Amino acid sequence: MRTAYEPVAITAAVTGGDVLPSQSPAVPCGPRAIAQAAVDAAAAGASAVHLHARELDGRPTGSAEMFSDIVSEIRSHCDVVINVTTGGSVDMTAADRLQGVVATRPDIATLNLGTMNFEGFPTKARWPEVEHQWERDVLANSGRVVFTNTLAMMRDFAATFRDLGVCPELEIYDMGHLNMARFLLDEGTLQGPVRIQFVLGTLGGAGGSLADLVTLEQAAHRILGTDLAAVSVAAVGYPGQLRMAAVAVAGGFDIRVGIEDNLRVRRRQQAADSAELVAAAVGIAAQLEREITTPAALRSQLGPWYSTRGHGGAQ
Ligand code: KMH
Ligand code: ZN
Repeated sequence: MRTAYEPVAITAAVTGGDVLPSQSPAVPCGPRAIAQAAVDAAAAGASAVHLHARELDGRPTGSAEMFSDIVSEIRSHCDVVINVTTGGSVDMTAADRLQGVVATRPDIATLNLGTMNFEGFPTKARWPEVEHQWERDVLANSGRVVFTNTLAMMRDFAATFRDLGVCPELEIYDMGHLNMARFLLDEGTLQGPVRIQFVLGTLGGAGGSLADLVTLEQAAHRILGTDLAAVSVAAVGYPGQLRMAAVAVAGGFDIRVGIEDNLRVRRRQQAADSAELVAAAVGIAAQLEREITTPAALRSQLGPWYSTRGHGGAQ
């Protein structure tokens, strides 16, 4: 049973695959910069780091070699919990999206529970000036973006997580994804209790308001019941990310902040890096008297598949 003073796990999402590097110099590109952003976020207080990979020109990649470089560099500096994406970017194949998890055997990996529209730049008025041709291609494709997550992909990804002893983090963008989680638990593809993360404020998923969070949280308890181990809250954009982080800390949830989903730390000020966003979240938690979950404590909470790793260590 969570108490009012339960520690809060803060995940730093340091680069992602959705924002365009031309939008901000704070978007780390290439293995060195991504690893450094993760190490800095951990030093700022993050319990876990959520990782994507990007080429030096910022193009998202599923490269197993790059994920291996990033994760081994982070592990050589700190013991932060490693959370690797299978979301990748919307134009990657399922195989591309899974190879980073296979290559690095992270503590946690994301599992996205539904195909959806996923529009980051829906109107030309919101298109940034961009440097790279691949960014122009992304903008030109706006209005036709589909983030594909078929049931077959979910079953395949989950089986790989189980075989590797990786804890799934179920990405919930909308109500239907909770029904999918229920189905996967009932058919045995997933084993409870599960960790879920609400991803709020995407155009194609639930909105980023307090009402959206309350609706999803009440539905999660109704649908998942005792199969629910932990709930994290991630919201995209500014001010949504930090405001929903404040609400989530107040409400006893875990949280995710970082450049992947939000480039600003103030209304008219871009964040220098994810560490700055983590520091803001740490300040909120301090004000509300919630300590930060340590990496060791978080690893002890990663549930049935992770415990097959024996001592529950990172390797
Ligand atoms: N950038 C988030 C909106 C994943 O990595 O699996 C989507 C995300 C999914 O974080
Ligand atoms: Zn991600």
